[in-house]
Amino acid sequence: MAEHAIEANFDGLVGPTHNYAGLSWGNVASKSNLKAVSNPRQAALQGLQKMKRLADRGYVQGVLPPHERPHIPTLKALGFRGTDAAILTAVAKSNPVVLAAVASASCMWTANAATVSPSADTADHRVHFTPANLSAKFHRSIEHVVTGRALKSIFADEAYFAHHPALPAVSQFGDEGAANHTRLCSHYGQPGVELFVYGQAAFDESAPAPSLYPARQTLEASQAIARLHGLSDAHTVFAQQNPAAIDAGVFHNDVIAVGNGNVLFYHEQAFLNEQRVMADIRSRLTGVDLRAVRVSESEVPLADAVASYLFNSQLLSSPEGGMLLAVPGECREIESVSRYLDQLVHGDGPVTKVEVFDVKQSMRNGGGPACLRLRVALTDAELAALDTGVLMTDALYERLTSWVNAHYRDSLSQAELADPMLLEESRKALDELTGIMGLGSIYDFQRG
Ligand code: SUG
Repeated sequence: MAEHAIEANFDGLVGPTHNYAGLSWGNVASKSNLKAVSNPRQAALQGLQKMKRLADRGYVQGVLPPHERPHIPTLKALGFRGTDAAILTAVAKSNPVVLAAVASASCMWTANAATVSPSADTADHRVHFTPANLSAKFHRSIEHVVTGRALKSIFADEAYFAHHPALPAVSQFGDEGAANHTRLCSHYGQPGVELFVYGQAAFDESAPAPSLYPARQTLEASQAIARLHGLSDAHTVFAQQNPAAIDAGVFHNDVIAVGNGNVLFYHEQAFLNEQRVMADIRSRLTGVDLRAVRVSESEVPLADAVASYLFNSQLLSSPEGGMLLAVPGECREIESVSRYLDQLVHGDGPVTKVEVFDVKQSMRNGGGPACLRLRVALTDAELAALDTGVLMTDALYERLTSWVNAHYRDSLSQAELADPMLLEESRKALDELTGIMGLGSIYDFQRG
């Protein structure tokens, strides 16, 4: 008899240096908002409101902390020397893009924080975590160290949780975490099928690959994670993303597909070999039949799916039955998508409710509702083993909202990233935050 389990969603709290630096080639929104002035306070509040609304609906909602930015240890590793202020001035002068990279608040997109396998699937029946190396982009490749510390601090009990280091940080093992990983199951506590979607097989030069934009996730990385997590063939499907979709701006699978329970909601152009993927899932899924909600090109053109982030919605089981699709506001601004959503809830399909969430500040960098969250399916005992203050409550929401209002700037331009005061403000804020969330010293500046 499987244990009762729930799905917790851990959202990344947007950091004080949230900015638009155009760092992600292949991510259309990031490139098109290059050098726009950002609003860090509004961004963080939008994220907190999303968390609060979902917590109010009865979902278990967690928070993952932002990282220390600009990251001075990375600049020191690149040879910059002197006081923090001198280092910031020097890097701003010699290479402002490097400064923007080490100042990015990109760890907010926690769908890229790690891959998580629930205990029902793993050989040792513990929940396994592997932080993503994010080696495709310099600004993201520096996230996994602090991500690993935060996850270890939150999921500390080794009787229940196992932590692996990130994979080797080279493109052949490029790993983007849960954004390319979906789990299908009958109930969260039952063994499921973990669908790993990769962009390219790195060690096979003749394998299909995108021609314009990079494939950030490799087959070899996904296979390594499945091995590390102790997943058998009965629990895994490896599927190649359609290279044409990557070239159309689908830089992660969660921009074109989302799964929950026995439902897979996806665009017809998501996979290179759609029929094989569906057959592989169907042959492994136990206790329930797969419900594939396939969206055709004629219903929603791929370009509209990318512009609206329809598939970067959160698909959540409603306590009263049925499923809620939590969509970004942009879905109501694009006609084909809005029309599709209206008919989706009127049929007899699994999605029974659509709700709009405003995460515009994050969307301008290519991060929708689903990018902002890391899913962790937990049994009742595993949930009870968490003893830090990271689960959303009315009190935590009030506390974090006042914390943001006290510490965050209203607006931030690229030129301001070199301001030593910004670094000081951020460290002060984060030092306070680790106290609020009970995380211990996870940041380099706290470790001396
Ligand atoms: O890695 N954007 C992120 C967006 C990540 C979205 N995550 C998921 N799809 N799960 C990225 O491309 C842009 C930063 C900038 O340009 O300033 C950025 O990193």
